[in-house]
Parts: sequence; C-alpha cells; structure tokens
Amino acid sequence: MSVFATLVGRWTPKAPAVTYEGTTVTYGDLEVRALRAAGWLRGRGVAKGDVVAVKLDKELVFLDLHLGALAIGAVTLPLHTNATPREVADLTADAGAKLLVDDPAVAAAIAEHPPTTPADVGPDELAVLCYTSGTTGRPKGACITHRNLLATVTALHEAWRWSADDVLVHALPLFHIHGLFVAQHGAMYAGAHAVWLRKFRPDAVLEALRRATIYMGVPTHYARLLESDARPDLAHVRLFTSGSAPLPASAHTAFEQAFGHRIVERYGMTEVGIVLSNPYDGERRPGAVGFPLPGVRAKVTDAGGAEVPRNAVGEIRIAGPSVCAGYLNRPEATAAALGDGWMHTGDLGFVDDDGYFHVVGRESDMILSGGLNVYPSEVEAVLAEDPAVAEPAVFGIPDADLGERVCVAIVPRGPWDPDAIEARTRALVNAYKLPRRWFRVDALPRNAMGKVQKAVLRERYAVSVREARPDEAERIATWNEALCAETESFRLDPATVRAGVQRVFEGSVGARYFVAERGGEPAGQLMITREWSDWRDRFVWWIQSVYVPPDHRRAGVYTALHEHAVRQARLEGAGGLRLYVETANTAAMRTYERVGMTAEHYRMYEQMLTEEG
Ligand code: MLC
Ligand code: AMP
Repeated sequence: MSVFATLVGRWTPKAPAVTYEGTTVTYGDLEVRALRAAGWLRGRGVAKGDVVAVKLDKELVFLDLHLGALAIGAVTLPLHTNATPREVADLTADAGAKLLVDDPAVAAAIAEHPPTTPADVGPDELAVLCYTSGTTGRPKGACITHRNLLATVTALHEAWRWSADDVLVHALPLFHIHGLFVAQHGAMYAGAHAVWLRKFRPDAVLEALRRATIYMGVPTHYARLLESDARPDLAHVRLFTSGSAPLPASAHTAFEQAFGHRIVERYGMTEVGIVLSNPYDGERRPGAVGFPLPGVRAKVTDAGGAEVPRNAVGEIRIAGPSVCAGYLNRPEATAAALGDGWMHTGDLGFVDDDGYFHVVGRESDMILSGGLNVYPSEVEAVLAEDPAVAEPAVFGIPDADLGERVCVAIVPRGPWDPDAIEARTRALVNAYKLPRRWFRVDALPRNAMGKVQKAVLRERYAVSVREARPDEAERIATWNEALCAETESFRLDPATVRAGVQRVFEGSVGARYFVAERGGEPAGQLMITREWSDWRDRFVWWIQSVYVPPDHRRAGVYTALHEHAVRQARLEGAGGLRLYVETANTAAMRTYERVGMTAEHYRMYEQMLTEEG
C-alpha cells in the first residue's frame, strides 16, 4: 500500500484534520486539496518517480503538495524554509528535482485546479528524499520509501496509543522528519486533529495545549517552556514527547515538577525513522531513549559490528522496515552506512541493565543545535572560500537553550574582521548553521596526524556558569579590585572590597556570586543582589559587579553569565531582573564593551524593566 491510499482509507471526511490560523480543514477537504495539488503537479509535467522540491513556509499548501506528490508516486524533497539560494541550487541539482515550489502563491492555482486520480504506488517506491550529511561529508539524499514511512507511523501509532480523539499541538517545522513524519503523519494516520502553530512560542503552545492531548517537541522547546512564567493546568494532556536531540535528565525532572507530566523521550534519525522510545506505560526513564519500537531491531556494537555487553558504550545500529533504502546516487556511502543491512547511526550509546537504550554522544563532530543538525565540514567549506580566512574549524559548545551552540575558531589571513566574514557566510549558509561565536586563533590545535582536534576547541571555549563557592572568596575579591581599578569611577580600598566579598559569603547581605568557567578555568563573575519590591510583591534581582578578566574577554563569557542570571531569576521566581547602567560613566561603558557587553544586552535588561510596569 502507498502512504496516501493508506491514510485516506483511515479518514472520516467530516473530522477536523488541521486547524491553522483560523482555518480548519476536514479530512474530506484534505483529500480533495491533495488531489488538486496532484493534478497541478501533473499539469507541470510531474510524473511518477519525479522529485518535487518544496521550499515553503509552514502553510497548508505544503501539506497539500506533499500528499499530492505521494498520491501520484512523485517524491517530496522538503527544503528548509530559510535555505540560501546556493543551498537550494545544490540540493535540487543533486536530487535532479523536476520542479521547485518556492512561491506560496501557488496555493491559489492549486485551489482552482481540478482534482486528479491517484496513481497505483507500491510500498517500495520512493516517497521522500531528505537531505542529511549522515555521519560525515556533504549532504546526501536519504531515499525514504512508502514502506519506510508506514513502518514509522504504524509503530508510533501503537506505541503512543494514538486515537482519532487526539488533538496534537504542532509547533515544529514541516521540512524535517519530526514535524512531518512523526507529528503530522501520526495525526493523519490516527485521523486526529492537528492544531498548527507557525513557530514555537512558549505562550502560544501553552495556550493551544489547553484544548489538546498531545505535544511533540525538541529539547529546546521544553527548555523554553520551563523558562516561561506560565504554569497552566495541563492535566488533560495525555502525552508529551521529546526527540531530535538529547533531553537532559534535569529537564525531564524539572518538567514533571512544573507541569506534572513525564516526557516520553524517543530516538530517531532521518535514515531510520523513529526507532527507540520510552514506554507509554511503564517507566519513562530520564536520560534514556527507551526500547526498540515494534518491528525494529537495535543493537550497540564495537567498530567491527560485534554486539558489546550491557552498559558498554558502542555504536547504535538499527535494522527494520523503517530503515531507508540508502543514499541517492551514492553507492559507496550507502554501502558504508548500510552494507551489512544495519544502519550505522554514528550515535554512541549503551543498553542499561533493564534494556533501556541511552545515547551518550556521536562519533562524528556533527552539532545538534535546537534539534537541527549542523555539519562542521559544510560550514568550514564555505568559510574557507573567504580570502580573509586561512583556516576555519567549526565546533559546538554546550548551551542551555539550544543544546549545542555553533562556534568557529579561525586563523585569519590579514586583518581580523569577524563581522565581514560573518556577513559573507550568512549569504551562503542558512542562519541556523551560522557560527554564533567567533574566535581568532594563531593556529588550530592538531594531533600528530595533522587532524584538527575539535575536542580541544570544545574544551577551550565551552563556558559554563555556576554558583560561586566559599573557597573562591579570595579570587572574587581580587577580581573586584581589578573591576574597581578599571572602571575608574570610584576607588575602594582593597580591605573594604575584601570585607564586602566576605560578607556575601557569610550570607549577611542577601547577595550571591555566579562564576563562569571556560576550558575548566574560572573566567568571570556576576553578582546578584535581591531587593523586595512592594509593587510586585516579590524579590527583584539586581545585577552587580560583572567582571571578566582580560584573557577571557570576547569569548562569550559575558553572555553566558547574563543568560545564567536570567535563567536562574526565572527559575527562582524573581519578579524581575534589573541592571543599573550608568551610561554617563564613559570609563565604565568602555569596560562593558571590552568584556563583550553590547547595546543588545542593555536592551534585554530594559525590556525586563518595562515589564515591571
Ligand atoms: C532558528 N535559529 C537557530 C535555530 N533555529 N539557530 C540555531 N539553532 C536552531 N535550531 C536561528 C535563525 O536562523 C534565526 O537566526 C534566529 O535563530 C531566529 O529564528 P527563529 O525561527 O525565530 O528561531 P526560533 O523560533 O527560536 O527557533 C528555534 C527552535 C526551532 C528550536 C524553536 O529551531 C525548532 O523548532 N527546531 C526544531 C527543529 C526540528 O524540527 N528538528 C527535527 C529534525 S528531525 P538569525 O541570525 O537570522 O536571527 C530529527 C530526527 C528526529 O532530528 O529524531 O526527530
Ligand atoms: P537527523 O539526521 O536530522 O534525522 O538527526 C538524527 C540525529 O539526531 C541522531 O543521529 C541523533 O544524533 C540525534 N537524536 C535524535 N533523537 C535523539 C535523542 N532522543 N537523544 C539524543 N540524540 C538524538
């Protein structure tokens, strides 16, 4: 059976299928819309086996075209909405796409096109091409068949107890397997109602969840839900799932405390679909991705493919009906990844004593940012074309919001102008792949074989922030002295500074310090004082004495301290976060600039002040 025929066979025409920005489309409507899109595609010369690239914002016509293509045996190639012209040209050329649909105005033409009749499509025919770089190299098109798509959707239908009564809040993009084949296909296979949101925005998601039963998100969604202030009663929601990137065990626990739900974390990959999931009934274990879904075989192996004992780390390998047919026109890559019939995922993990799979890392240096994959080699290739760049090395550092944040270390050729390099790069690669921290280095760290040591860069530039320890009082006092000396606006004698820091650690002044670490070294401080606000009937936090020693400036330390303070203030229920910026004090302003604090940061604080009313 084909996907389209299977889905349509399960639909009740009058039932609501998708609600989006005030419009509700029933399943009856959806079928007609898909067949109109199919007719329109045929009218453009698209036949069975032809690839249709779709680069559209989240719109109903995206779904019409996808279903329409499936109905006539054509192949959907979903592209990121913000893919750059060069990325689109590369992928459509590689795929040999017959048609690129990138103008939302086609919706009107499709709506008026007469419906056509579906084609006879077999289960092993190609349904979708999804570009992914697998473990290494340039993007390759994973060939996903109708059988693959149906295998994933039927396994999840059973495992997660989908029913026609479900209402799904859909806040994911449509151009990846999570939003399209897990969430939207899941809803369509169940005949359930999907409520779409254009973008993930915490308040809108929580509002929509008041009338829903299922939510599917990436870990960044859960991190942001936890950071928002709203805590509506969500007792009626029956399922929250997370995937595409690791959900920290702490987020799992915090979400349960805040919203009373234990998230079902699952694991998947474009090439294999969704294959491991925590149980619906039974323990949803924080930090684990659960068990193989029905029909899936999964194992953890050594490099030679032999299964390793329980609790030993190895590569996760997957076999089963959802595993794709290989990469388009890449027999070698296909043989390397799938030669023995098992997909070599490149993900490292282990199976615990109770049989739960855990993912602990990756063999490749792929970066997972907000649930999206970033392949360093792809971004490096673009950077290397820049005459101002002698050598680039792209890597990820841990990030509380995105999971990992894209960074780059560059050996410049000529003067160092990161803004110019960034502007050029932005024109060529999608913004989510763009490095958000730019480090200038004299040489890249290399091993004896000459290979760039990304692990060394990750270690060197990772910034974490934590509560200061009492044994750090001396260091903090020294930093405070340096801060006073630099700002020049006031002079305090060292004894007074030291006594003040001591009183903070004694807990007698209601203040506390956060300390940043970079590459394992203390790299800066931020002090918080609390002040009762009668107006808000809560404590508000004041940011005081931020200091980053010269060696650690312009390395993201200030931003990390700032983000930590904001996050912590929210988590601890502070009524606001305030910063007194004495803009008239030009010496202090120069210092702020030197530590990497920009007008952007002042604006963030001002926003919070405005909220104070
Ligand atoms: C957007 N931006 C990102 C980003 N998403 N930067 C880094 N990482 C990301 N994931 C950048 C934009 O380019 C833009 O940059 C700026 O952030 C604002 O864009 P936005 O669209 O307003 O961002 P936001 O709405 O905050 O989106 C963040 C997000 C979103 C995490 C909510 O990325 C998201 O929903 N991600 C889910 C992705 C997903 O569906 N993955 C599944 C893949 S399938 P600038 O510079 O222009 O301002 C898979 C298999 C499986 O992995 O198992 O599921
Ligand atoms: P993609 O190639 O976009 O389909 O992304 C697949 C990759 O996302 C996998 O290879 C994993 O590295 C990662 N991934 C998906 N789900 C999880 C999860 N629950 N925990 C950790 N990593 C995950």
